[in-house]
Amino acid sequence: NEIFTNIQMQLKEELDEKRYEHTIGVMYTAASLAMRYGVMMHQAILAGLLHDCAKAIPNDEKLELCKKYGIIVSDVERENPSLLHAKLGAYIAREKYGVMDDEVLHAIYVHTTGEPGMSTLDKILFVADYIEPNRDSQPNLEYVRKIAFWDLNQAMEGILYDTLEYLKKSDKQIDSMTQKTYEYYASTKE
Ligand code: DGI
Ligand code: FE
Ligand code: FE
Ligand code: FE
Repeated sequence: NEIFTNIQMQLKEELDEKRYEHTIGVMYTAASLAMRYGVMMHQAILAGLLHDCAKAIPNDEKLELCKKYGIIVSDVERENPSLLHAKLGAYIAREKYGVMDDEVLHAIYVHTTGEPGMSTLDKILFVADYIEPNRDSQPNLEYVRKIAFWDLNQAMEGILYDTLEYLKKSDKQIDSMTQKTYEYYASTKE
């Protein structure tokens, strides 16, 4: 599809090589999960491709752009502006890359902290971001990779557990949304 090819070419300009490789890895992994869970392939591919499109923007510029675009910034986000690449990414995906699919934009919007009650597409992107082939060294990665194709909610719980452990260990501020999302997926047994 030539739309996807054009986006890939633009992203190659914008992202450093490692981030670009990660992006392609997330795209294919999201596509595989879409096959498993009956989500539209083109939504998973678009979300995977564009999820980190705001990642290369310097943090001070991220804050300026949020102000300019009317994105409300919480205290935790102000002190940890890299969190904002998700919300800003959704905005840029729409304004710069012309994505009009609100389900895709929402998946990008929540891909870093998650949120309670995510859609299947949201969860596919969140999980693909963590398990794509270029990732390594996260604890429980092999477990999450295996369980992702069996039970998406259990994969969410595993990822969020590891993320919270990592944040506590490295003395990083926890966004209340990350905590709420963990609690939601640790208790949901659908
Ligand atoms: O952009 P990626 O690195 O591909 O992945 P991502 O958007 O899921 O971001 C992962 C990073 O975000 C990881 O280093 C942990 C961090 N993060 C997730 N939740 C929180 C958080 N950082 C802080 N300070 N607080 C959070 O609640
Ligand atoms: Fe990201
Ligand atoms: Fe993520
Ligand atoms: Fe990512």
